[in-house]
Amino acid sequence: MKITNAKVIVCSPGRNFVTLKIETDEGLTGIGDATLNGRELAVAAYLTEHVIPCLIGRDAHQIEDIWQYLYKGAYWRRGPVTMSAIAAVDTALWDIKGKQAGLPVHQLLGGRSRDGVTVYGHANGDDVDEVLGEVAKYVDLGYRAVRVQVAVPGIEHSYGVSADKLFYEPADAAGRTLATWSTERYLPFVPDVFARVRAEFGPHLKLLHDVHHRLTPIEAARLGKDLEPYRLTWLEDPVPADLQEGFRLIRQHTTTPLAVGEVFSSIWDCQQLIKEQLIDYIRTTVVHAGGITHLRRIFDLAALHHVRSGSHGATDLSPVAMAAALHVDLAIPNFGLQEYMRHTAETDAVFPHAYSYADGYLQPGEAPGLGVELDEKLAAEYPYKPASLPTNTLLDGTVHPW
Ligand code: CS2
Ligand code: MG
Repeated sequence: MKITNAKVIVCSPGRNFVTLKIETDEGLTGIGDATLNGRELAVAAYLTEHVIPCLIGRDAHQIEDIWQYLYKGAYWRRGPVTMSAIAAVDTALWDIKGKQAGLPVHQLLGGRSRDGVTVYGHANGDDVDEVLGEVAKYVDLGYRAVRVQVAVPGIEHSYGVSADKLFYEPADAAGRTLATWSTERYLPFVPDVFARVRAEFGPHLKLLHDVHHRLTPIEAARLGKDLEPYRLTWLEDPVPADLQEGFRLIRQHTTTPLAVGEVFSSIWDCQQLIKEQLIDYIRTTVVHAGGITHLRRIFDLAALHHVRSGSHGATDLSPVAMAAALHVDLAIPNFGLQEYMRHTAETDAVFPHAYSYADGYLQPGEAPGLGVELDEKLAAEYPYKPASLPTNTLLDGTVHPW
């Protein structure tokens, strides 16, 4: 089956998405997500200018060979732009293979290993009372796991706390907005939040918290210790992981489980974290870590070292990435949790999909391939809108040092 054409579709139904569509001489098509929040057009250009010309005429069935060709053939390896572009090709080829086989992608990955994909949502609030109400809404919807973020008193713009509920959109169309930060105000505040949430919801609800890479290892160790009585399922991105060995210091001090990886683009970004068992959940995604083929490789390494998956699933990952994630999540032995921030009605209309939510689980559905399509005509009604993520600064105006 030869690849005859491929094109990039950039659209903004609620937010920006970049989608690659691959066409074949047998009439089958496949799609892959290539969205990189705030840097969308870099990936679109990488695909259009450098990848698509190499794809035409290749055998769409050779997923692994095409992956190796794109990764090694460029000479310049890794990085979020490259790996998101490779991911889009890889995801689209799995979609085509599934459609040709007449099977959903999870069947090609070995079949279902569980009843459904347990998801978590984001409860945000300007204060603890508000967040208790938001957690209750998720519990009422059947969620078994909830991430809790509360605006830190004395900090004007807390990242990760949004007026949106069920969606989550940190990128700002106005351009260079700021988020502000004070470790001194944050560290004593968070344990009190979790004391209230745990007291209200009892011992069984899985609770998560995202630090968005703001602390040093010793500060993260203090936070992990202080949160131990509230038994979090994970503390996310406590520090940036450029320095993988930094996690050793956190690990020495706390039993609070650690999750990291939403910004990683390859197995090389997390191999030390995994092999030294410095983390408990690896949050790499289909779209930013080289597609289904490479994500599976990361999760297999993780399985050897008692690390579970916990893929990123914020609103800036398109329904194509979400569908692909669910097929992987359903099939792998070491699945942990899947983040699930919903999309706007406009996004869902542009990307009709077979996956569905019920009772705390997502199901990818049984449609052949990924089970998600792109309505190109409708997409054309939503042109790209420049938007970028906020820069985080300290209260004195310094760009956050980490
Ligand atoms: C966040 C993300 O979902 C999360 O865990 O850290 O929302 C992240 O900030 C955005 O996806 C950035 O694009
Ligand atoms: Mg996060």
